Amino acid sequence: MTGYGTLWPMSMSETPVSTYRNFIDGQWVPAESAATFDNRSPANQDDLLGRVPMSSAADVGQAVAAARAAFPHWRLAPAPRRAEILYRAAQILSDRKQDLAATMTREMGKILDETRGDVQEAVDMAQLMAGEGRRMYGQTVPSELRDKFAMSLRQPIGVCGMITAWNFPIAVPSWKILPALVCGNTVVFKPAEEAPASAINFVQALADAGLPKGVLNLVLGDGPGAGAPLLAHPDVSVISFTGSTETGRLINQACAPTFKKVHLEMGGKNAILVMDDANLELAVDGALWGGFGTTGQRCTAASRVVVHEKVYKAFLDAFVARAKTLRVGDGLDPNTQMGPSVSEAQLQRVIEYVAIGQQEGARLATGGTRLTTGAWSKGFFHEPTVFADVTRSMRIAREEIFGPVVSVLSCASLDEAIDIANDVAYGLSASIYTQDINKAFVAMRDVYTGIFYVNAPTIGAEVHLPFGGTKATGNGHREAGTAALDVFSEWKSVYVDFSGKLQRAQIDVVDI
Ligand code: UN1
Repeated sequence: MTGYGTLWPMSMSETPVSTYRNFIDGQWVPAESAATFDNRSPANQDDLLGRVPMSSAADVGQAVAAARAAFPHWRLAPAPRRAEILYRAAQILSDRKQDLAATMTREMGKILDETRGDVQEAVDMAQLMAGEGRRMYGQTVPSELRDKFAMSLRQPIGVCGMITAWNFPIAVPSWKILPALVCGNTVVFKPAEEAPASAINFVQALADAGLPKGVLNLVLGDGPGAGAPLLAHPDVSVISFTGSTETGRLINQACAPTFKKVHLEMGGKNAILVMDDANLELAVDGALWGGFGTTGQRCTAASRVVVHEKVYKAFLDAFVARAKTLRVGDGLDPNTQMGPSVSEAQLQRVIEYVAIGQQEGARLATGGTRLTTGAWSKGFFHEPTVFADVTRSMRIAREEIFGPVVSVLSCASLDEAIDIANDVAYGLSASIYTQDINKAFVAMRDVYTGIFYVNAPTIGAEVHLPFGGTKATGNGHREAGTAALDVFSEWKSVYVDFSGKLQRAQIDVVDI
């Protein structure tokens, strides 16, 4: 192994507590400043994984310079050759899945099943985007003039800055970095403060797959220190961001003066609609997984369940009973079903919203308390929490909490359920549980979100369809699927006139 910052393949007990390094121009290098912050497990604050450098504008400047220098060569590498590196990366990530998942669980808390799934999502994306290396379809269309050829092709844009969230520490970076690379761009990657080790592991996998130096660069640190200089840098052409709506708005503003292309993937307040004809057992399973999977820390989390009044009580009783049985603990323990919140700040947000819900008059049906005894005392644990009798105007029904808190609302009809689902600022994901195909299709058409499920929860998107949302969730772009290529490439329309004479479009009419 060449990477100083590499965590793989050391087992956890062997991992030294060291200061992580940035990856710039193919080398693991220290940040200019010696300032660091700790990467500690949210399940056990005594467990120190490493120290994270507070990179600054100088480090970002070097990373952008390396990415810029690598661009002319990488841009001209045939896309199928670029794709071969992604195929190898898919295999490497798959081979290292267990280790990468263990490190991820340790640094951000979600359970091992889910961190393995996170790595798998990056494997899937690497395979999908490697395939794009041999497709990346453009259009070839007939010209209106004789002896003239017309086609469109994708061209890379340049240096892309990727600013990612901690809840999917390898999957979400893969959604951005892999399409950018296959299109021929180079990258500076600024991961979330809470998941630097997973970012290092992901970058190392790509380096080991044979990515040329400078094509992918990693700068660790916080938003103001390492993120802001990326937004302001004149040589960065694209910014792709996953995180909160508040930060996304600031990013969009910061990128406006230099006309960067900005892709934003932000919050959600996703609803599951449960109709009176639904298979209730299935709906309860879905609401549990959608609401408490990843401790509710998914932008796709089912933080609202809108239940038809005829089955409201039956659903609520079963849902609450099941929520009470969820085993909360360290995600490294295979028996754990729900891990901690990622940080004290995130947990405080949960606690704050529990208080808000109570003040607003919602009924706390279960949970509502921080878990502080025994092994829980060292981490950021909270009971799975269900609020019943929530109304749509309450803040707990409108604002993204990003924690294990689910609001249950009642409705009298499909129309009302759809109206409630749409009556929030966000539009990422939604779902309906019904046996009635007509109801399913009406909801599929009328719920205004980027993702919709029938008889499945709001989480669990697959990489080969577009991922993203409407309204305050995004800014019109989508990641994943072939839609991702639209973020990381620009169309060029090419006309080839082989008539040997001047032909004027729209003016010269060809006789037939
Ligand atoms: C996110 O929460 O930012 O659909 C991503 C899902 C996952 C991805 C979630 N495949 O829930």
